[in-house]
Amino acid sequence: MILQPHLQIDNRADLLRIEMLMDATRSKLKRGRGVIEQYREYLPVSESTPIVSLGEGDTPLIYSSRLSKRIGRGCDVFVKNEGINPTCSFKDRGMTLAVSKAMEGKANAIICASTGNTSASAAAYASRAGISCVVVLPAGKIASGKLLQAFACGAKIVAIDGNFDDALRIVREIGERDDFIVVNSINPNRIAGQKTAAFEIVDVMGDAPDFHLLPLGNAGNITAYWTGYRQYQSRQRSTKLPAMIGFQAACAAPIFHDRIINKPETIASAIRIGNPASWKQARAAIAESSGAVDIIPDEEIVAAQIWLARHEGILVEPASAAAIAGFFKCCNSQEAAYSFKEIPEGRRIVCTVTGHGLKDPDVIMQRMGRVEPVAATVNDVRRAIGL
Ligand code: AN7
Repeated sequence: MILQPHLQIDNRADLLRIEMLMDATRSKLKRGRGVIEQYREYLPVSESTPIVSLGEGDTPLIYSSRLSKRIGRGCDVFVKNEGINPTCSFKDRGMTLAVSKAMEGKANAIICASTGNTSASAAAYASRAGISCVVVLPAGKIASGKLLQAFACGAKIVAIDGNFDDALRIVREIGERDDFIVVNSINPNRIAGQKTAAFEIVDVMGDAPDFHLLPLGNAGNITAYWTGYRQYQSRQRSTKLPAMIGFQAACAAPIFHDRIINKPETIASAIRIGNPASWKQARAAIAESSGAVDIIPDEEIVAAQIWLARHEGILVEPASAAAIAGFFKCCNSQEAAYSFKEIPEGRRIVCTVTGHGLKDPDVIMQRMGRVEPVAATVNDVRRAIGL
């Protein structure tokens, strides 16, 4: 900041004003430098922690007039778009911390099981840190964009004949015995980094929302948000806590049914999980916040994905669309685990969409008809438009 030469600092008010200006400048400088720089005081880092960041976080909180209209009663609905992160999913928030702490501990390799996004994020942060990365994935069940990210960033990819739950079991065991740091959400640094999404929401809205809707897979994210909201409230950064409402795919819904699902199935491959690692924590978050868990059939997930792209221009992956489909269910269905029919006036609702739609192009590509070329003349293009 440049101080004006004529500026006289002769009283406390001036000094305070200058301090505020400098604070604002500092906080602007921190923007784009990642969640650890932004929220350092809330995270387990010290001056000597090497920060491995790709500028994650600070993602858009988008007001949706159309979703707000759906619910009515003067309520406001916001979409927290986590697809706008360096590797295009929310996983980057936790990965920056997990990899920074791994570097602090002088690790030279990380490992994870993944339905796709964790592996893409781990691979990117490992290559940024200059360490190696192994990802263990269910064969044939990873969206093509995510696999491409892990491959491009140089991860060692191991596909198994099994599902995510098998992959996590194997990774846990390797992590215990060998020289790898596990960067799944069983690593507490992942959850600590991810809670910064709740901080951002409160910082932008001025207080916590009344309801927070999100997809549930391994249930790390709901655990992280709940931790973040509670921490901010206890530090007087917010006055209330939202009800946490999580959505699982109908045939991959262990938390909803309260039992392990041995063969989970869903088009939303990111949340094809039958035995979530943070099951207990998710249950606690839902109970403590007076929230709910609900299920969404695949057709509704895909319909919500297309609705959000066509009506708001936000293209998300299927797992993320579960939060939007869940919102519709809360608004419309008699069978919803949480109904918004009697919602008090003026409530604020946030839906987190967790990953970018380009990661998983195949689902939409299958629905796309062939685009037949026409001759390169104005008349042919006019005809094609229907003019
Ligand atoms: C887009 O990448 O579990 O409930 O291995 O990729 O915190 O697990 C991904 C999960 C939601 C569920 N949306 O979050 C993995 C993985 C997207 C995801 C979830 C995932 P959690």
